[in-house]
Amino acid sequence: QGGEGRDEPATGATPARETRAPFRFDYERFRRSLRHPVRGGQRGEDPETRARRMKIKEMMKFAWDNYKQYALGKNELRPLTKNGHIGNMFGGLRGATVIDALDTLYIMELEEEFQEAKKWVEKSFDLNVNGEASLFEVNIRYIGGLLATYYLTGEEVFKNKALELGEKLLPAFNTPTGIPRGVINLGRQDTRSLFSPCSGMSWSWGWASAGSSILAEFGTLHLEFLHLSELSGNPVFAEKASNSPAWFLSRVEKPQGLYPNFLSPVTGNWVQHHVSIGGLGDSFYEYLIKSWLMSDKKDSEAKKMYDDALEAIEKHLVRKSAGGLTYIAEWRGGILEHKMGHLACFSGGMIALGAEHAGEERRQRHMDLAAEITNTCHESYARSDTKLGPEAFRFDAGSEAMATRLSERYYILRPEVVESYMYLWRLTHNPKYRQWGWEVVKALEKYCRVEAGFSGIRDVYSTPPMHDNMQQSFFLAETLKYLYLLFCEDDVLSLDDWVFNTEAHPLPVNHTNFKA
Ligand code: DMJ
Repeated sequence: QGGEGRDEPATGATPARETRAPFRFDYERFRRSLRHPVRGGQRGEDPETRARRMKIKEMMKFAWDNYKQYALGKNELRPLTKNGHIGNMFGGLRGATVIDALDTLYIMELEEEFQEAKKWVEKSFDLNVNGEASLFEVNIRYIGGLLATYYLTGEEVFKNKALELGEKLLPAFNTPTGIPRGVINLGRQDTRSLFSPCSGMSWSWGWASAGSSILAEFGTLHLEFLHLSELSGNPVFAEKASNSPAWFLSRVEKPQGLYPNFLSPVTGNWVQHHVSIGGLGDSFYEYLIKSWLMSDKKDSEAKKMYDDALEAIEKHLVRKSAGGLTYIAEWRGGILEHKMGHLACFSGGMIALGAEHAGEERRQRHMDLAAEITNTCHESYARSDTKLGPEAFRFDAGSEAMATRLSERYYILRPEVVESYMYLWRLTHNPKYRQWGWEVVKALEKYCRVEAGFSGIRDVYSTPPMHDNMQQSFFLAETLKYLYLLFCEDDVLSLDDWVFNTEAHPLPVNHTNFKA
């Protein structure tokens, strides 16, 4: 045999040189695998539905045009002072509103505006930044928005930016348990200097007890990271998001089957027994059921974790008020706090989505629960003077679905209630959900629309409202997108083909493997 010195190996041996073709994601094949055209193909709706959808499209154009005019390149628009807001969540990244708006502009067929946003990404979106970013926020808004826009359009720039940014997030997983910390420095690791001493390093939020990581943060990476691996052919993203966070939790002991919101990334132990399906916990549960759906119903571990978690929630947190409203309470070391945050209102949609695929015995019960929670969230809107809902509402001291504290009366253009309307509409076709969505449109127009965009308000129980001077990027990513989809036919971003990440960016269900 004597192969030494030969250029080519003997047949069957490992090649001396790398001869494998570079990985290429087959976009055309992916598009052919979709069961419905992304922007839908069905027609025949009534004129009123169409007119309402067009109204929402006009609101999106108004929100975008004002952002573009006064704040392009900043993260958010300040619509009263007509300038931009940068904030401190994105570690020097800019253009959060551009990235969050891209797929909504595309779906609404706002072609010119989509091109404006794309041009900004091509020419001005700079990833060479150095600053402290929220791993969670960068993932759900930037990575989610870029991935979704790539899948919708096939334009390479969005994929490339998503992959580049994804790599910058990887050092956050370098902890003893593999559970990432909440804050990461986005600077390059090889450029440590006096000016950027922490590049690539991560740490926990100062406010999180005992250096803990937050359930809703480390548990809300899986959908995006799986797609980063799918598109790059590099398994590292999927491994980081699968081996550690949520899946690690399937083996950790849970009080009464509930998941507390704070966990040490060093020891893997719970740090505090606060459980909530709203803030700090919310999208962890959402990503369990959506991981299963996105895997084309193959990820049975995620499904089991979701089923078990929901069972514990039903048993220990779901309660009915004296007035007959169903709500999901919070839990502090065994004591119930009879409060629901606006954020928790996404759960109506999530539970409906899961119910669709639940066993015979649970299906109707979960569908009823989803409808009851969505009804309660609608009540929190209906009982306010502005017909918009407060940040949190309570069921104690004679209060029913209303904020009892001054600090909980604000509304910052959040999407969770209309998100649930959209899912409930798609899954039941009960016209009340479109009616309720239209009430929100009217309230947004009346109380949140100002001369140069849309603004949150400080007190939903007071008219005329005081504005907070902030047009949140998720208003364009989520609130307007869910409202628009509520008045679309079901085949626009069909639930057969897409799962929405927690910022409403659509990611495709993995019907097959698209390696070219
Ligand atoms: C969004 O950024 C996401 O929906 C997140 O999961 C929770 N909060 C906001 C909107 O309220």
